[in-house]
Amino acid sequence: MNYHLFYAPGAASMAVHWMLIELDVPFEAFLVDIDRGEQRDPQYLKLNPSGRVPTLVIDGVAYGETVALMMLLAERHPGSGLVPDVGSPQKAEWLQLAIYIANTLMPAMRDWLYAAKDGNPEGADAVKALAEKRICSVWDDFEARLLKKGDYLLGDHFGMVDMLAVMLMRWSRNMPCPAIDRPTLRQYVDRIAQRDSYIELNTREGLSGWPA
Ligand SMILES: N[C@@H](CCC(=O)N[C@@H](CS)C(=O)NCC(=O)O)C(=O)O
Repeated sequence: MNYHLFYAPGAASMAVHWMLIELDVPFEAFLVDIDRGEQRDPQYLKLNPSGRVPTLVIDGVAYGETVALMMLLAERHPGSGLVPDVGSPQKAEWLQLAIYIANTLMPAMRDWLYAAKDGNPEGADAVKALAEKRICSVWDDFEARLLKKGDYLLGDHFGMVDMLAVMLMRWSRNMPCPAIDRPTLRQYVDRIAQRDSYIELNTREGLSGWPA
């Protein structure tokens, strides 16, 4: 098995990078400088026609979409404990939560961060206002879930959905409703930020300062 991850520090690739570190599998990471537009380089577009990160090349074949990549990695490395086992009572809940993050939170984040670039800059404020509302309501959901479930989004065990959630909470740090302004979410992030894998990920991606 051979993994090549194309990533940009702190971007959507972060959760896939984190998962590879958690799985402790060999992989090579290749930086895509999105500030310099390297995601639109013709060579990169051959791997990822949408011109986005992440791309994960598995045994020579390129795939995209963060949540799909994490699900695929979980399937390729069974027994990791990062997703519920097939047939376990938590499996349906995990699927629902992963798709909720992919369908609701990630597009709202994209809208907030890229409103002026993806759409008409004149309408960007309205797009951002709606996105912000959606993002804040996900923080409400996560807060309620953690109060009910315990330390992690699915209960006692850290896993794939927590890596996704923490990455996206990090993105909200300069938004009007930063996730970790909420004490329950702050404690959740602080707990996870102590993991060796999170520290290693930040070192490899050259990130610091969050959660401060
Ligand atoms: N739905 C995609 C979204 C990926 C995405 O939006 N990536 C951003 C970085 S967070 C990107 O590549 N931005 C560069 C650009 O759009 O030019 C996924 O989950 O992989």
